[in-house]
Amino acid sequence: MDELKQDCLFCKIIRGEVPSYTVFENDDVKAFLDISQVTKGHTLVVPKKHLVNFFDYSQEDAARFLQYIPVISQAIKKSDPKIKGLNVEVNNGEVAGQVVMHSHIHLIPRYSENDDMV
Ligand code: DGP
Repeated sequence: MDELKQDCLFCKIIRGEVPSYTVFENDDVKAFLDISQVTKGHTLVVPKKHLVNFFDYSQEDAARFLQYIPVISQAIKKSDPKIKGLNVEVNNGEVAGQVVMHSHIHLIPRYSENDDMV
């Protein structure tokens, strides 16, 4: 918890001060449902260290946090046989569409080629 920032929204979610629906959690990361679901099960994976985005990562940060992306992806796919694929998306910086300035990886389940809306 000493790696978190007081006034950051995702740090507050990690501390449990803002409610979220947890999909996966361990000492290093928390994965929770995105508040505005692109498709059903749209999940954000967030490091339990306040890193702004990939420009902020050391090699150690990358090894520590990104190792969980495949296993969480597999768990999401397993949770629903209707899930046929999954988009892994990251917005790094405001000009790239990043709104929340705490690093997060979007995992967006795909049910068909045309399921852009929930
Ligand atoms: P990005 O544009 O990559 O920074 O995406 C930020 C995402 O965070 C966006 O898809 C909506 C989500 N989000 C924003 N506020 C909250 C919140 O309070 N709770 C949850 N679960 N998700 C949030």
